[in-house]
Amino acid sequence: MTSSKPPFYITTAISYPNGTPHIGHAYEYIASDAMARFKRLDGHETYFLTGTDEHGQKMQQSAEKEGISPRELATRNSAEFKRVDDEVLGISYDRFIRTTDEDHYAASTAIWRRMVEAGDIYLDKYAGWYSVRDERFFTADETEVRADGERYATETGTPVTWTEEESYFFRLSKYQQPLLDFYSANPDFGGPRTRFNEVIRFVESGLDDLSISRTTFDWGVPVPKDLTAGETSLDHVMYVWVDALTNYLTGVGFPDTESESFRKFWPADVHVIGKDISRFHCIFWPAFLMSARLELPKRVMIHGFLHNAGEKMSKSVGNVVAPSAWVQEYGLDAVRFFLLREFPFGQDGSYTHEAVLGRKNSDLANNLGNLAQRSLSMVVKNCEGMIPQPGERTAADRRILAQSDELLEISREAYDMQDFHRALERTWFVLGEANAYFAEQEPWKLKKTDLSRMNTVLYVTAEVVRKVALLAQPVMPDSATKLLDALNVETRGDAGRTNASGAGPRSFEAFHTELVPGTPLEKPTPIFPRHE
Ligand code: ME8
Repeated sequence: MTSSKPPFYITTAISYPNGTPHIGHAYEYIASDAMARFKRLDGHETYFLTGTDEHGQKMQQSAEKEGISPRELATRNSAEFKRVDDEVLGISYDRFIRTTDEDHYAASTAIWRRMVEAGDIYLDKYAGWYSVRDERFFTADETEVRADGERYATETGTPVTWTEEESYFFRLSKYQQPLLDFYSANPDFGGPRTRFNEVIRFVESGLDDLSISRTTFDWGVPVPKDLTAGETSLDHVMYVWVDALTNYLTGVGFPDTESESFRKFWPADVHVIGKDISRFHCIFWPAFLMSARLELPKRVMIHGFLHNAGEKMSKSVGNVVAPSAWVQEYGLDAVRFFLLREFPFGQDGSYTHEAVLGRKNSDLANNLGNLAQRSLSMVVKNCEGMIPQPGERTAADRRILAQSDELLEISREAYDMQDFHRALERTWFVLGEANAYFAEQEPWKLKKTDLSRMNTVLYVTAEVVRKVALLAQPVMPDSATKLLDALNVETRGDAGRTNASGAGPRSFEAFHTELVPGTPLEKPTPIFPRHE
C-alpha cells in the first residue's frame, strides 16, 4: 500500500499463558484491534502485535502443578489465546508472538548485550521479597504480614517469598533524571494523565537498581556467558520482564535495526497495557531502551480493569468470564461495542448483564438498527430501489449533515488518545439527532404530499447512516460492513482485510464524498437484532 500517512505500530501486552483468556484480556485485545482497524481505514500502513509471555517462575510453577513441562503448558495455552483472538474476537493482529519463538531469543540477547556495552549491568547479590504471581520484586516496606502470619505485597495482595541469590543488576537509578526529563518533554507519553502522574511521582521518589536475572530456576532466556558483566560460575536466566518487554522490538525485526520493518515501524506508536503493569512500561522499558540507545515508544496507554458487577474477577470467587461465553450470548459486535462505549478506556469499568443488554437494545437495535432499517426500506420501496436524487436542502438537512461530517475529525482526535468512548459517544449523539430529524420530517407522510422532499429526507438520512457505518467499522467490523453493503458503498483502497461476510472494509478516504443518487439498493434485512 502506498500512503503519504506515517506508518502505525501498535502492541498489546503479551499475556501469561498459565491460564486461558478472560474478558479482561479480551477488553485489551478488542480496544487495540479497534485502534489498529481505525488507522488502517484512515490510510496508515499498520502493524499490530500481540502474543504470549511464556517464561518465568509463574509459568514454571503452574506447569509443575499440572505435571507437565513449562514449554508444554505454554504451547497448549498460547494456542488457546490465539484461537480466541482468531475465532472468537476477530482480532486483526499482524503477528502473534510467543516469547519462546527463536527470533525472540536473538532479540533478548542483543538488548542485553547493548545494556552491558553501556556499562549498565553488573553482578551482585539480590536479597528481598519476590511475588511469583506478579513476577515482581518488592522492598520490605512494600510488603505486610497479614493475619494468617504470611507476608504479602501491599499493593497487589499477592504472597511474597524471601529470595536471596546472585543476580545481575540494571543501573536503573542512573536513569531517574533522564526519565523525568523525558516525561516533561513528552507529556502525552503516558495516558491517561492521572495514571501517568502516578508513574512520575514514583520516579521522583527515587529508583533502585533492578535485579534482572535469576539463578534458582531455568525457565527463561539464558544470559549468555560471553555477554555478562562480571565473573560467575552460575547459569543465569533473564528476569522474565526483560525478555517480555523486548517482544515489542522482536516483533518488528530487532536486532536487525536496518531491516525494512524496523526502520518503518520502530519506535512503536502505542503500547496498550493494563494499569497493573504501568511501571514496567513507563519506567523500566524506556530506561532499558535509553541504555540500549534505541528510540523510545511514543505512547503507553494504560487502561483500567474490568470488574464483574463491581467485584474483582477471580478464580476463587468464580466470577471469571470467558470471552466466548459473552460472544455466544450477545454476539461479537455487541460485546465489542459495549466494552468501548460503556466506560472511558483509562478508567475501571464494571459490567452487568443489564448494562450490556441496555447498550445492545437501545444504542444498536433502536438508535442505529431501526433508523437504518426504516430509512433504507423506504428508499427501496418508494424510490424505485435506488438512492434518490435529493432536492434543495433545508436548514434542518444542512444541520444534521454538518454534524455527521464533523465525526471523522472528532473520531481521529479521540482515537489518537485511545478515547474510544468519546468517539462513540459523539457518533451516537449524532445518531440520536438523526433519529429526531427523521421523526420530525415524517417522510412517510411526504410520500403523499411532496415526493421531492421525501427524496431529500431519505437521502440525507441514508447519508448520515453511511457516515456512521464507516466510523463504526473499527468497533463492529461485521455489522458495519453489512450496513455499508446494504448502502451499496464501494470498497475503495486497501483499508485492511476482508471481513467474515467476505466484503472489504471501506476506507475513510471517501468519507466526505456523498452517496451517489441512482445507486441501486436491495431490500435491507435487519442487522442489529434486539436481545430478548
Ligand atoms: O501482565 N481487566 O500478563 P497478564 C482489564 N505478561 N485488563 C486486565 C484484567 C482485567 N480484569 N486483567 C488483566 C502480564 N488485564 C504480562 C505482560 S507485557 C510485555 C507483559 C490486562 O496475562 C493486564 O493489565 O497478567 C495486561 O495488560 C494484560 O491483561 C495481560 O495480563
